[in-house]
Amino acid sequence: MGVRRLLKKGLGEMGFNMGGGTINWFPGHMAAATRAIRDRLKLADLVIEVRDARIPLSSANEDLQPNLSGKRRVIALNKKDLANPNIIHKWVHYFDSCKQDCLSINSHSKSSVKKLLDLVEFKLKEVISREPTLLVMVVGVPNVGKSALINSIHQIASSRFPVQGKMKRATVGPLPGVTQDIAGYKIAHQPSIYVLDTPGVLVPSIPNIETGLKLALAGSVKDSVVGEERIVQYLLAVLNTRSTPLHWKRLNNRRIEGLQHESEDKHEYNLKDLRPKRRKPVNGSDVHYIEDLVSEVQCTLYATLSEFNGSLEDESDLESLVEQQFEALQKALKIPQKASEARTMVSKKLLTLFRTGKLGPFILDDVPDASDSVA
Ligand SMILES: Nc1nc2c(ncn2[C@@H]2O[C@H](COP(=O)(O)OP(=O)(O)OP(=O)(O)O)[C@@H](O)[C@H]2O)c(=O)[nH]1
Ligand SMILES: [Mg+2]
Repeated sequence: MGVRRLLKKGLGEMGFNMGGGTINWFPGHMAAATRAIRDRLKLADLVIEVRDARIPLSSANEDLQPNLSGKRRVIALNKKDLANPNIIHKWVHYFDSCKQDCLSINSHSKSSVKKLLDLVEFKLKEVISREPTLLVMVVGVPNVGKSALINSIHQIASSRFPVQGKMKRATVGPLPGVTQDIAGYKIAHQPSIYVLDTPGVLVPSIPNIETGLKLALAGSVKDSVVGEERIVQYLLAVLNTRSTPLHWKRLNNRRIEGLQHESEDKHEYNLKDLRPKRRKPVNGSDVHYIEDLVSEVQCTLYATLSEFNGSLEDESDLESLVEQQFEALQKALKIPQKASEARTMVSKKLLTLFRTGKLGPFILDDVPDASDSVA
């Protein structure tokens, strides 16, 4: 298959990503939640649409776009700490070119959330001067960090506007579907400003399998819906076609050299004083375990890709490379050969490493051409 055909087909639509039966992306409760969000949107003075910075277009809920585009809206590309810093500004620029306010943020960083609040305040300036009560809604697909963002906003606001009694906190969690009900948080007084947290909602049917796989990889869909193995097949296909593992050799060489230097330092010189001091890990053994795991995975994927003599543009070649990588990872991670769940275990480990940014920062969507400007 030629490059053009492969690109046209997309990695998600390739044969080995298609097995495993039909996928029901839409849990029952999302229909009611979507209706409730639509109703409340009519009353909102401003919407913060949270998207995942790793998938700025795939994490848009297309069905809500008509309801959102007519409102004062800020798109917050959250989890920017997990997104490629060399590309994220291109996305902000892309949204600017669509005349859509957009900021890349990290909900866990106060300074980042403060910038978002400044923009929100600026956009609400005129309403603030005339309305006694304002409503800001936070919407987005599951697990993009809406509740985490609300907690940070609430915390920043409470230093300006002290709350009486215990501050209400939104529940945050690593799996999608944590927030089940719409809930309001008061963040200002005179005028009163309320921020509404909403349940994450997807569209009833995802028209493009690759969009679905990207959402699954980012954690917006429960792993059991797609299956860990299928998500990891997609991840490996992305990494291989981008030649990412080839760049990991350099990282691991440095690590190996670093380890050698460290042992030399201990025995003879005190050169370590010249190097920047590393922060002492909270739990040293955990940190080393994760570093080793990352290194093991990176070296395995580097070795399999560099020894691969097929064509990455050929679907069946790519499929057999991914298959080899599963087997090599199983060995490298010392998962017993006979374990029936071995592939699921390999997949789970890889997903955790990817989602925590340990395999590096990524952006899975491609910035559209300037002529194709739909935010
Ligand atoms: N690395 C990183 N993790 C984040 C960030 N914001 C949120 N998270 C994590 O992402 C996960 C999901 O956060 P939530 O705030 O529960 O997401 P949500 O959008 O409210 O999810 P639902 O209620 O299921 O729709 C949690 O583990 C958060 O700690 C961020 O900026 N960077
Ligand atoms: Mg939530």
